[in-house]
Amino acid sequence: MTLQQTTERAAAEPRTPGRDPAPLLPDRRPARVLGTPAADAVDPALLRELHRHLVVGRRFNEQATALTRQGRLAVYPSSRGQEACQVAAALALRPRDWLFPTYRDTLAVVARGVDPVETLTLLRGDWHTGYDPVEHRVAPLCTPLATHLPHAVGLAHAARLSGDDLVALALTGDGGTSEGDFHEALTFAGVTRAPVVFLVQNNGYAISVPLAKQTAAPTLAHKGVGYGVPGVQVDGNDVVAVHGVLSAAVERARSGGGPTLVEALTYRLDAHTNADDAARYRSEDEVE
Ligand SMILES: Cc1ncc(C[n+]2csc(CCOP(=O)(O)OP(=O)(O)O)c2C)c(N)n1
Ligand SMILES: [Mg+2]
Repeated sequence: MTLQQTTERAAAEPRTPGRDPAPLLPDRRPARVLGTPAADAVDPALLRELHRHLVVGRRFNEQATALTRQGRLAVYPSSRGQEACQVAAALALRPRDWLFPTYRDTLAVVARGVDPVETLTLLRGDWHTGYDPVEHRVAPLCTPLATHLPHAVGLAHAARLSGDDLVALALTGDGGTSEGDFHEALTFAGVTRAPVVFLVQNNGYAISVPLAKQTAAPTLAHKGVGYGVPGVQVDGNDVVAVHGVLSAAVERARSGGGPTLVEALTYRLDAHTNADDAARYRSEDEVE
């Protein structure tokens, strides 16, 4: 067979499922609730709950950063500015669901109900993760980028095979989406339609690398289409919108609708960690 014949045959017999990509693409604008008419319909009890966790979260970030200055904590990757994503992620889950956090997601773990002291054990330099992952259904805070994403997919897939309706919510950063493990996790999740939700907190930076040097993708939510996974963009500083988008994605996964990739647009107000000097790669004007 000539090369031309091979090409013609391949074109005549597409090997891909040929799914319509349009429903998988994110909307042109990130989802928002606060400041829109939709905000009037939000349950006041939910608003109070979200606000309570936001206030505790901001305080937690300040206190943990202070502990590093006192030499009582080895390292702290502050999530100041990203509290809405963290709180919404924890509150979108039911008790039986699983959370897969990164090193920056201590607030999500605290909002899930883990003792704050236990949450900081690993960052204090201890050799174990501090809390019991099985008791809390929270995987260890994961420092290697994206290695926890295939774990989340595997757990979710296994649960579904055994008739359990739990959902896994896996958190990652913008930089994490460049990792091979992100690719493998999304591939496996898409093919198996595992009940897993990926939340990418796009805070603009992977340490000193800005998003523009990280990817040429139109948005990180667009990455989902290549895996057959719908992508959704949300204002990551709008706690009600993030909570709404994640809750819908979690319940869709629970009812057999498959995985979702959510990109939350947010900003890391503090340095990468207490060991980083962010002034070396971004201006005060930008932070302001
Ligand atoms: C596999 C791997 N490679 C490199 C690192 C070093 N590293 C730690 S954090 C980080 C940047 C991650 O950026 P992002 O995913 O955007 O998360 P953020 O820190 O902004 O929350 C890098 C490269 C690592 N932890 N793991
Ligand atoms: Mg980042």
